Amino acid sequence: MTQPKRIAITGAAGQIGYQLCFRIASGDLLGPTQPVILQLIEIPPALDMLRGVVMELQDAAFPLLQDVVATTDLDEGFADTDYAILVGAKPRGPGMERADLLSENGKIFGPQGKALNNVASRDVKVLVVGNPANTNALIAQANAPDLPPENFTAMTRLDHNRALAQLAEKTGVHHTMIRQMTIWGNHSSTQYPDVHQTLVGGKPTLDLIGQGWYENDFIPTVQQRGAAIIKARGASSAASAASAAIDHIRDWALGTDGDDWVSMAVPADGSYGIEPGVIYSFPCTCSDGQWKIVQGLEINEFSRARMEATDKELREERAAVEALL
Ligand code: NAX
Repeated sequence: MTQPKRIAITGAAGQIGYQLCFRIASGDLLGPTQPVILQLIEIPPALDMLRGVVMELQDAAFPLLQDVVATTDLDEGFADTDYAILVGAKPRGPGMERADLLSENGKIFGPQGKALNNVASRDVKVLVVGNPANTNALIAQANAPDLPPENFTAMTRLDHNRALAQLAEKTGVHHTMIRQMTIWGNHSSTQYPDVHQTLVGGKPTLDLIGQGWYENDFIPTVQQRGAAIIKARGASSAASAASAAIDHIRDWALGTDGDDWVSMAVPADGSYGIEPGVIYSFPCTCSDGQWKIVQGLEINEFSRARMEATDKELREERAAVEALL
């Protein structure tokens, strides 16, 4: 039998975690022939709820699910794990400043990085979903000096998918016919959804949507889609966020499609003038379990200003958590 892959999820009893568990156990992450073991991590107040999730996983009788671990202990939860999806994070409380939020989350992602460093598979692929995702990923990476730094990533795939959805709706072309979309920078309202290389049904996007709609409707709608969902649903995006996390890891593990690319927040390496030191979303292709930043794209002045603004925000976030790095 194929060796099972171990997938750790933090915040597994939360709304995104709950979705992830069932999608992964049913084979959506690594395909219909790959057995999986779920290693679910929560904090003590949510442990009863997590037990309920485990009971439901048992009752779903998924053929691929070999075992489920439910724990509050990081060393147990991350033991030998091949993938770690870090979802649990501290939400912003009333009156909490961004700097307080960053340092509170630092206290979560520092120890998680250390535990991954000590007990996870040496090839563990880490995806941080919990916000502020890019900087939380940076903190986890800094605390895991023995693991490859490139194995720490953060999620901008939901923003990428949201951008595809907006373009599909505007142009009347199905989203599977849209290629080469890019989200640059931070998973925050400074992110820059760039369509300059994007093809809709093989045609340049700006010719179809026009500069006015791009600037005044599309960019703000993608940037603020999370808030619009909270307003409509009374709760933040959950199923779409879990789905994007699955897209991110599946493509990283199994490869991206042909000449298309995806958006992944990965350690900056100087590409496109974004200096090392932050986890920044780039257009990436993946093969053989490795991501690569797409090189050589032309960047105009409009794009450059927006790429720099989101980089500036990431460097301010970094400065606020410097002590934890
Ligand atoms: P929930 O509040 O439903 O669930 C979070 C869960 O994490 C809770 O069960 C909590 O007990 C657990 N938790 C908290 N601290 C923990 C720790 N130290 N170790 C383990 N578990 C811990 O939130 P949910 O809607 O699932 O969202 C989770 C995170 O995803 C939030 O930070 C949210 O902002 C972020 N998001 C990120 C997105 C992205 O695109 N990167 C989009 C969706 C989402 O908003």
